[in-house]
Amino acid sequence: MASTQTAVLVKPDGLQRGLIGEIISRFERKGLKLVGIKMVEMSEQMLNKWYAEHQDKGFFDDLVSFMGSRPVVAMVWEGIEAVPVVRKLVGTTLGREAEAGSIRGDFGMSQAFNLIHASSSNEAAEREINIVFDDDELFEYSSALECVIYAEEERG
Ligand code: FUP
Repeated sequence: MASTQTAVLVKPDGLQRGLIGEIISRFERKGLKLVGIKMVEMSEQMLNKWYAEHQDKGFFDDLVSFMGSRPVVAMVWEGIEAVPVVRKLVGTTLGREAEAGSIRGDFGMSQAFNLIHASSSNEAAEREINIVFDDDELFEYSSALECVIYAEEERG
């Protein structure tokens, strides 16, 4: 099975709450591979592209101003079915309803301040990765743990 990539942003509230290490640690423990990471202040232009699907919604302006208010930590994680795996670790949008054990379920109470973004599809992941990362900021390397994280037939 082929590995795929997904984009993650630790949002301004996640940075303020000191959750960067905790979040990275959860993805590492799961067996995902970090292939890109940077701290970035999202410009209005980047956010308009990032949240294009929400541009007609009532919360759009607040969302863009919140996301641009402070730096975020952007990451690209890789693994088999990385998009749904990361979405499950992140939990549903509203923190107070998110499943216990998920990042939003364990650390969040809010909808707008929900700590973290994760791509919702492979197409969204590709688009989002391109908004934040240049090609030379993404890394290809073999992980020493791959042979114990996946069975041989899964690695292909
Ligand atoms: P998610 O895929 O769980 O990150 O959530 P959505 O794509 O549905 O929404 C994107 C972001 O908009 C959420 F992370 C939080 C924000 N939002 C609001 O502030 N109010 C709403 O009613 C819905 C979403």
